[in-house]
Amino acid sequence: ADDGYRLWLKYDLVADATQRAQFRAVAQYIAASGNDVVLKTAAAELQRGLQGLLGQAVPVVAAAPVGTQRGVVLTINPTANVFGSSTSRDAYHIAPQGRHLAVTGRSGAGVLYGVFALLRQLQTGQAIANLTLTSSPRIQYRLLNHWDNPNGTVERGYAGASIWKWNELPQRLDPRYTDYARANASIGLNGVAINNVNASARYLTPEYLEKVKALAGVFRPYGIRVYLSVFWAAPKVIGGLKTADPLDPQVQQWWAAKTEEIYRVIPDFGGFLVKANSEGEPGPQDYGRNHAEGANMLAAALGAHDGIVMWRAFVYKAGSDDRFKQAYEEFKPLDGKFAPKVLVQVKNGPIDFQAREPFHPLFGAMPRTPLVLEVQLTQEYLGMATHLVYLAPLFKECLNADTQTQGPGSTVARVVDGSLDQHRLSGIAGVANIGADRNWTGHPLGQANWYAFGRLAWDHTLSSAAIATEWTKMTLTREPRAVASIVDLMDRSRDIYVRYTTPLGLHHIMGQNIHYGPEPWLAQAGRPDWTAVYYHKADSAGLGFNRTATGSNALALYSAGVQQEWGDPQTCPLNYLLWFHHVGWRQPLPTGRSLWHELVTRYYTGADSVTWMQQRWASVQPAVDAALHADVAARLEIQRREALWWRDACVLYFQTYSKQPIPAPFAPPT
Ligand code: GCW
Repeated sequence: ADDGYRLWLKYDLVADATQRAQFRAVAQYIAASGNDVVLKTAAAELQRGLQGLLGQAVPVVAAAPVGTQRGVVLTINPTANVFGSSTSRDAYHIAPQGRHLAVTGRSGAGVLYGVFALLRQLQTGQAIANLTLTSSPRIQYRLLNHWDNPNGTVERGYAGASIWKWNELPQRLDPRYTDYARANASIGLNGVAINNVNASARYLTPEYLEKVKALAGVFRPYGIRVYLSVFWAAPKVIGGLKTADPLDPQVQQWWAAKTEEIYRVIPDFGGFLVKANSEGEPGPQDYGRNHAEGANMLAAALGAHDGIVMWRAFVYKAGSDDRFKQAYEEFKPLDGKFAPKVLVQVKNGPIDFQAREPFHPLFGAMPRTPLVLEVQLTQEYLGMATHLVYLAPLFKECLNADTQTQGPGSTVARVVDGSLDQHRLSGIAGVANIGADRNWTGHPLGQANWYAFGRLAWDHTLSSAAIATEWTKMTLTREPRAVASIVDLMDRSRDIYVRYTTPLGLHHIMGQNIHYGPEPWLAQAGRPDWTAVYYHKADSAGLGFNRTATGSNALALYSAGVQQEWGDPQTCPLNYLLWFHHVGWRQPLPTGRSLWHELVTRYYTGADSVTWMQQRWASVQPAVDAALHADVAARLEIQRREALWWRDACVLYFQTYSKQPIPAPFAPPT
């Protein structure tokens, strides 16, 4: 039975004998010379992959032997003229070279990425003999963010405890750390922030730095650097200072000395990730300073070291009429004030990882600051580890959104990859969905979200279906009809989830404490920093949050073109309608139905679609590992029941305002 541990890195014998023979002919040995540690990893991984896939020994040699044997030659060549226009160190080029197949990288990491691309070809059953492939990442810093705590819990983690075993480090290195690094490198990720942004100061103590060093040592051969989330008040908590004011010379000295200490222990340390003055975390505002003053102080502490600061823009507090606007209000005025090593990290949407959000208005609004896109792989608001929701369509929707800030084509993707404003630095971060569960992600298909994030971080132009196809073939089955069914199921799953939970632009109506299940009736939030009357704003007249000029006017944060389209309920896409408009219950929508009728239709058809998902999944049973199939089928049954829970809770609750019957054909029999 497949326990899911190997993820998509399955190197099982190629079943088709003809294909196997073809592969064998071109891969009789691997040639790799030199001492680059990442190149060595690449050779070892290729050997492991080929031996598994081809079922024969494939030696690693220093140089291609004379004769007629064909092999794969791995080379680092920073100055080769084969990488296209990209200047990335991670670029690779694969091409036939004489009787060999050459994998050339601008660095060891480039070779490693090329090797994984080659293995992917084999795993998905494509020919390699005449393979020619040039690739380089569009985004430079491609990170997972772990919200893992020192006590082994994971904030918003649904796949068990943290994979980091702090009590065993640095002496014992769980073999899982290596498999984790392999998985990340295979999809092109090159950094990990290993601890929660609600950070403990403990990670900065000498005791913990030794542990972090041990992890960095495991990741280094895979081209992955370690980053730390820092607790702003660390100078007070572990440094014995009276203040954490970024303009205080003692505080500055403390961070500079701490940073030096970190680089002595971890010479390739990646840098800092900071959540400050958000949800109760301390920050520079506690001392009357702004985010730029805080971030720049850390950038100064990094000095000449090759590290960066990722400063999060996820900020809001009590007292605002609309949380939607707060990050923009605090950060937009600081554009141009950040030091060159600082990137501002912005969630895809303005509220908080909802099932569907309009793109964050900061994208396009801070042209002088590199912005990191932060997405969430862990499904905090998307059914955790029981609902099947493939997230690439959500990521793509944000990346493809046109901010129009510099005319048409100013997409979020171009803001983030730096091409719109010619930034030197660019970054993307995914909040990990990984835990100590044997299969890493709880839901077996949650693995696809980790995979898709990495692939899009490398190349945001890939389609979500293409990524799902790759992943399915590598992970579940290569039977063509089953692949097509699974990909179709995956690609529709996010829209289905939106329909039975938050259709038409509803948002933040989930259970307040655990963020699971419906709770639209929560009129008074238990948290002062959550808008007191809940976000759907239902009343006898209608439904939805008026964010136009007659309401909170959050719409004004977008460029004129976006405002024009979204500001008119007639032209606003239905998917965003209730994000921006309070719409009358009887108001006709472009679908020909009234708001009420459309709302009910979406909840019912959305919930029905889960039955369709179950049928689809049942149809692929013969092509998929039995244990894995049963696991997903059982989770789909939970999903079906909970879709009904969402549907009934929301429809019946909103009906107390609309005071209209449930229309045919959805009305329950009387
Ligand atoms: O989504 C919210 C979560 C918090 C999280 C916060 C953040 C790490 O509910 O658990 O804290 O966002 O992104 O900072």
